[in-house]
Amino acid sequence: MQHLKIGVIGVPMDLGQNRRGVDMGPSAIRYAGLISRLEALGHEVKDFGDITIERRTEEEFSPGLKNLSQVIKANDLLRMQVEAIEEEGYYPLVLGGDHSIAIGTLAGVTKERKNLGVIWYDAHGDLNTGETSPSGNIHGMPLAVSLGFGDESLTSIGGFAPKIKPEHIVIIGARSLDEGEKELIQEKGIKIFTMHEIDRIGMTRVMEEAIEYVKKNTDGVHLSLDLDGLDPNDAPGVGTPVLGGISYRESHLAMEMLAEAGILTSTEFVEVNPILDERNKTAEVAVALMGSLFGEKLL
Ligand code: 6HN
Ligand code: MN
Ligand code: MN
Ligand code: MN
Repeated sequence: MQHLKIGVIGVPMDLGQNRRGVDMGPSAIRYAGLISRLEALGHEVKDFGDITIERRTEEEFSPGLKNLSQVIKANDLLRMQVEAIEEEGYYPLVLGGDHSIAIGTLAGVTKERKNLGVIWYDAHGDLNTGETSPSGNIHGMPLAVSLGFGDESLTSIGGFAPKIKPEHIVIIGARSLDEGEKELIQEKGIKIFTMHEIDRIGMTRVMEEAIEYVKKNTDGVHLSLDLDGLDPNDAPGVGTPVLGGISYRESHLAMEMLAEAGILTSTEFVEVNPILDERNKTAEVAVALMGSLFGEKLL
């Protein structure tokens, strides 16, 4: 793999869901050795630090969309940081934080890429809107928002919508979808490899097909990796675990195949919650996977 200039940005965000602690994700990932691991691979790494996130104010409650104004503010800040990182010539590597931050990441990286491919590695579809969400948690909505569905205050972040097109995205690892999400997937013909396909055809073929798919007619590819895409035995430190997930080994294979393909232009790892974790295991898994993603090989 060629040497990259990687710009790391942390987003200590927990306002997109109910469980505390996921705001410590960026610290846990850095503590697990991310920066030195990437530098050891020959990359030039610049740590841009963390975005400032407002603390939770218990007063605010917009029905259907929890902590809406704070989520908007945080994502607009992240969007600007991601744009600045790219302008400086760095590859954005975003550390969450809950998955609502994908709204800001995608708004930033699509400023210059109007046909971005997206790989959504997740137990969930994150395709809810305020109307379909069973929880009101915005971390269950970022893929819908980026496709232009949902509250205008979210879809319009960055001044344009939609950010991405349904035919440019692929979901990998899904095993928990709400009714409205299923309808949207079917209506828009969104490409999805659920756990059924992973079991049935294996991760090798899933990744071969996914890579071919997101390469087509796109001008860059973003990886949005939610640690709950992995099985909770391998990644226990997540807020919304779902049994029967992608294994640690399959995930390494997926990252290695992405490294070989050389198609990614930005990446985010989200939902690491050290409070729910077993001795920082999930952050360590995240860093090991980022090692593979950025070119680590045994020999
Ligand atoms: N995530 N579908 C559920 C909801 O509340 O909308 C769970 C979402 C989980 C989101 O893990 O990023
Ligand atoms: Mn070198
Ligand atoms: Mn998830
Ligand atoms: Mn998610």
